Amino acid sequence: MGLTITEKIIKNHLVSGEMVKGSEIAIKIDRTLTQDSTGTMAYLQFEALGIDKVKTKQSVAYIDHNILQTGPENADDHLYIQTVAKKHGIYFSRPGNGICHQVNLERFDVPGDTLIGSDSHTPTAGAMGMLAIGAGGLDVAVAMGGGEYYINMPKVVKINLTGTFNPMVSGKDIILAVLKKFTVKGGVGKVFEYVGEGLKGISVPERATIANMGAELGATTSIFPSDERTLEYLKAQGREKDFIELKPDEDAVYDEEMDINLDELVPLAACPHSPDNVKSVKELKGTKVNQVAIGSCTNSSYLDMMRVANILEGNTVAENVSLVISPGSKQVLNMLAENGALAKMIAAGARILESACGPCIGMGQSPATNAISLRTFNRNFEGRSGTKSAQIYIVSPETAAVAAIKGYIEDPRVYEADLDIEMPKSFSINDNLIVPPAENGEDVEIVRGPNIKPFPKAKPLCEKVEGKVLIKVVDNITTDHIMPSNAKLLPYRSNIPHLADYCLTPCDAEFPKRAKENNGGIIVAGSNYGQGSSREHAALAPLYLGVKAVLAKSFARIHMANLINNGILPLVFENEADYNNIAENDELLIENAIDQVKSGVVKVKNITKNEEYKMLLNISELQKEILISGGRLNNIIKNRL
Ligand code: MIC
Ligand code: SF4
Repeated sequence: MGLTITEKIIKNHLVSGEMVKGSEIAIKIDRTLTQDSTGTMAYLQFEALGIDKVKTKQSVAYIDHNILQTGPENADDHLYIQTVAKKHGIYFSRPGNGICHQVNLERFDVPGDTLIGSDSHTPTAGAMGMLAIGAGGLDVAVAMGGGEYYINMPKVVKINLTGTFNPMVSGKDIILAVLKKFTVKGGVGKVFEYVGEGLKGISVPERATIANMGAELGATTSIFPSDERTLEYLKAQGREKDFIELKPDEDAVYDEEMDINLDELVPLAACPHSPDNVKSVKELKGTKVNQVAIGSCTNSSYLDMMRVANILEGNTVAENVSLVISPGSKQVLNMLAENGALAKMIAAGARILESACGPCIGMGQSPATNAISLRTFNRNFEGRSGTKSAQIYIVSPETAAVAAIKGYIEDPRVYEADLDIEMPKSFSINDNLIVPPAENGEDVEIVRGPNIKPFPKAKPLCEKVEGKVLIKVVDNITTDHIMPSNAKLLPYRSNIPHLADYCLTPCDAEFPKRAKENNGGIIVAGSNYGQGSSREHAALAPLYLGVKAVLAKSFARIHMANLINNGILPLVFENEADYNNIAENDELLIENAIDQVKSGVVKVKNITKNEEYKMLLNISELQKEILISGGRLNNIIKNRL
């Protein structure tokens, strides 16, 4: 039986386990990336492992999220990351060099290799034919130390592309079509593999938009073949030597399939407040817009920016619109400056931002109260922009740029602009903002600012786990709910005691107080709990507040791994109807917890209601051991002794 691209890479990297769908496998990780908002914690954890030098082929630390320096905290953390990277063999991408996923694509991604990153959009590298997976900081720390990475052997979904794009239709519209069909939880346990004739017309940066937003499906990752377009891109980046051809076998077997005919694809938009709430742009025509934001790791490539510049050329941004543009990398921004495209944007009235995440993570540019904001980003969760009442629509750069000029949503296909942009034969290459690690790390002193506080560590599992239901939440709770992130909170990513006071506050402002008053307790949740980012802080803050277990209908992949790594029990209702019977403040009790965890079935007594719920713990033997030891770090240390 033939293999898919996914299976070929896994086969080449398999350390343990069998390639049986759904069962746990361990894979060797070639490369890692971190960014600054998760990186500080990841490097503190790496230091706790006591390893001198990273054991990967290459690890890169980026500064791209925490770039507003409204106090010393962010700059202090940057300095910590810079020095810890230099000491331990990690390349350091300085602030100003760009968004991690865009820069990694340009300068570091290699077809056929594996990558994990402490950011949920690490799968962007799937555009290069890599198996690239988002993970919690501790998993990345362990991979840097040479440890394997554990996933469940994924199912593989074939997305078959035929035809060619019509003008003003692009990669974003493909992934929005996939999201419309599969929804934000439809990708769990799956890899989305893009194949077909249609790929010939889709360049690597356009593929990156699609692979990037596969994260919103809850997927393990997304991947493209490494083909003539990959070679073209690598050549233009001066990295031809990194090319290998990679495609599925003719007789590869897929678990599910979806066909997309690009000839028929139309501009799409994800409406508030979920990336799968997809409608055609035509249906939204006439909606007045207050802000347009173009950039993020999803749509900030040279090609995206050139299209935007050409649409804006000779026009003025509508009076009712604030247009902000953040090119994805120094390379992109430099090229726009050199060829005059930047001048077109500035002349039209765009506000040019630093090459970084910026408004995508609420680092500035929060829209006005009740504003409508069109963004080329990937997530439109309520409140993520920093303005709870804002309505965020996720669209392509073409749709965004046309709306910026018109002042309202318009089908971009009615607009004429020269979009016939050639991929450059060679990009402007200058890696002067990438600092290589020291030859001899021993001499490097690590600088630690006063904002870096010790991170909470879980305790070994007790026989009796008991506590009150501290909060009961609905389906699709995001990590933005669990551990909100914005310009005010992001500077405290290395200070869990401070962050904990905001844990789950978008759902209930009293949660942290209640958790503290009760010495911790238990969270009850609906399905897809913890969707969205990879931030481990969504497990660390509850751990700090004494949360011992989360009872949910289902979990998002990365968040579940983060809970296990931090010794919090992620229990799944066998009978979803039991969710309805539990109320806030009910007293819950798990007896013989260690044996029950080992068995994979955990009975939870509701003392208040005199009921019992059967909860499932469908996890590997290693994960059970991790829970019993009180988290992954404790488990590693225990096994070394
Ligand atoms: C995001 O897009 O939500 C982030 C900010 O990039 C996160 C990482 C973080 O919370 O630091 C992610 O996607 O993992
Ligand atoms: Fe940065 Fe936004 Fe991409 Fe997250 S989704 S890495 S915040 S640009």
